[in-house]
Amino acid sequence: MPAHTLPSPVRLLATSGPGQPEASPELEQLYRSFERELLVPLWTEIGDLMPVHPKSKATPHLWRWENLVALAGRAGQIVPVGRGGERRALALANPSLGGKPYATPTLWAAIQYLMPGEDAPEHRHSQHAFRFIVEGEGVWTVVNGDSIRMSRGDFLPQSGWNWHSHHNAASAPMAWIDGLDIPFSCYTESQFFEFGRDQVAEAEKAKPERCRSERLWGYPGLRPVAQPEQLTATPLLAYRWANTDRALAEQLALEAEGHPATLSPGHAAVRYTNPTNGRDVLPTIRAEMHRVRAGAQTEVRREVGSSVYQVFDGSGTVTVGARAWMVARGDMFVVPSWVPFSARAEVPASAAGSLDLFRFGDAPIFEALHAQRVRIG
Ligand code: GTQ
Ligand code: FE2
Repeated sequence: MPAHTLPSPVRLLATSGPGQPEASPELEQLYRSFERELLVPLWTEIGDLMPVHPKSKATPHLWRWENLVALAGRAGQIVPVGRGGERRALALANPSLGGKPYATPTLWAAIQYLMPGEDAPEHRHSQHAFRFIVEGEGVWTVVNGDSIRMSRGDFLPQSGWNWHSHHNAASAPMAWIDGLDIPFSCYTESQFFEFGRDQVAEAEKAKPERCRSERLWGYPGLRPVAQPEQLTATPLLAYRWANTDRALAEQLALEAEGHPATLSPGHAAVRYTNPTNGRDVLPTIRAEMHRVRAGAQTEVRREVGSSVYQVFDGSGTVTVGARAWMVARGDMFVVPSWVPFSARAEVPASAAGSLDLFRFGDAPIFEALHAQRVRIG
């Protein structure tokens, strides 16, 4: 009996092809001795280890919002939220990632749900996170004592190791989506986690229209002189829909007036940035909002790294590799690394509409490592 056996996918098989040795009893014997010594030759593996471009294990996949909300709502009736389980969150599990709760190899995407009056308990973790709200209102998230209103279209980044809890102050349930770098921190074995107080002080359950961070940092082009010059994580904790909407509308208006403003004709886009340095809001996650004018189409684009999209408004068709879906508000889908992506906005029967797509991805990781590549067309 060999001291060790390689797991079956790694069992060495004689293969034919360029650069491969002829099958023979000697080769068979050599391969069995490699296995006993836990050695794997490069020549049998090189195609998988070093492909000519990324070949993601993840597959394009779409989740319909109506199904997500319906199931989260049923969980709301049956599953309590509290210390231990921490959150009533349902993660999108990419069908090609072995049943793990990973939307892509690096990104967690989940729908979270709170019933009226419910609290999700305070904790903190090294993983970076954000919330994005496609519908509803009434939940406040408390980050380091700052109580932040969550309403449709708002983007709330929450960098690692900050205390946070959520509180539904409304009389209706509310759903939103979370994005985190949980899979990335699992692969890199770099996670830390700590429970906070079981009950957040009533004073911290205030329901201000505007949180402290946006009162301090929420004015474009203006920074509070008393605050630190450079912060790796954004000090602005709420990016409000009114600003995002206006920024996108103005890009399309400027384009119509003949000024360069958009990514390509009819395709406006903004990126959420850290006001202290103009860089991505989180060290591992990039977040953007895209608007495709009715009847327009984005360029076909592929990028190193993966993204998750949620349709914010409008309807249209998205094409991800060999898949194409008609999408509507709330639908979520995955674009794996180096898989071509494009979107086309439907021409609505009445009123000028457009397709708004919220996107988050792991590009900052690859940019930091100088491993980022983009190809258009
Ligand atoms: O709301 O704090 O979807 O810690 C996953 C982990 C949400 C949260 C998730 C989390 C949270
Ligand atoms: Fe959390």
